[in-house]
Amino acid sequence: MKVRMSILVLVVALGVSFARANLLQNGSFEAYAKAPDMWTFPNIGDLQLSVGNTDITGWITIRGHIDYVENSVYTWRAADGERSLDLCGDSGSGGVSQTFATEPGATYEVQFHMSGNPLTGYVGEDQLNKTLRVQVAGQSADFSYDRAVEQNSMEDMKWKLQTFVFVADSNSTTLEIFSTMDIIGVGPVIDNVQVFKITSPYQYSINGELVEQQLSYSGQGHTVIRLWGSYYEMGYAHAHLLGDYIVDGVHQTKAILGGGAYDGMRQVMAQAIWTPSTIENELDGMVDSLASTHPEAGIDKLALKVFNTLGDWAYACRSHMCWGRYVINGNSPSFVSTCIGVQ
Ligand SMILES: [Ca+2]
Repeated sequence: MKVRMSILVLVVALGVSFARANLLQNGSFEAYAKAPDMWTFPNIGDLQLSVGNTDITGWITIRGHIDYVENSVYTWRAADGERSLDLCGDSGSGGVSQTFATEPGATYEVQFHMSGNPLTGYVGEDQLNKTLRVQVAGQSADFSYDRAVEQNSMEDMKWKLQTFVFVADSNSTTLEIFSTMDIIGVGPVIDNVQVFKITSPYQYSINGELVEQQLSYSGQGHTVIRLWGSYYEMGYAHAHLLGDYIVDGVHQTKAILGGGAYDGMRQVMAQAIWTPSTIENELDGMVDSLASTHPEAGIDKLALKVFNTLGDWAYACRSHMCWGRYVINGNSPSFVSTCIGVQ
């Protein structure tokens, strides 16, 4: 627990700007061909993009109309950056597609954030269960987001991370994400679409999920994940869900400390005894997970321990606190990490 949460806090503290190995172009839909003052609703949204439209850099509108929406007082907050898509436009239901390079026979994972348009006054607004389909390389999966359950709002969209694994059958693959609803204007909302090549068959068999993520385009904000299973499995899932952040955080730790200090801290960590001992199991899971997804990073347990404690040294802060709806019975426990020379 200590290791897991302090890494999250460190990510927030450093304002990490990370580079994901996303095979898609403009997966967060931030790049757009038309200036905001030229949109149907200037600086709010460019609505009713029709089939064949290519204004969203890298993407093509398919099957029907969609709405391009920017954060504003009249609209919701994107999962990543400032812009997201409603796959039910004001004239019907559509989607987006993008073609990217793949290796025939290789396995890939699609990740995206999904929510539901919370605006009212549209035909079909009583259809609270928002549905869409991901279709790629002849394989498909249906996803839903039930607003009656999630109770999301423009201020808190309660984005859900969705994933889908497929095997490529060509050196060029087209991903399609489209609404399966027959309503207008208040459909499934998506953002932050990513495709990763999977290098381990275990990478997607994980005991965890990303509950909520609110990050600015520069990477500042917060992330909440839920983990279950053994300590090893939780560590494995943690590093699967946040591997890019962890790798970037370790790299930044090395850069901040410099070579000599970093090596010295590794020696300190090698002699420190961490308690409880289950932390070692978590770290083992994280190391194995990162070796699977980020083999080039070469991250071992000592690297994670140095990264984990840097926040305490650099900011003299508690490793983490939990509050609000993420805490059982409304308690507000806090956990202090004093990692150097742990008893
Ligand atoms: Ca976005």
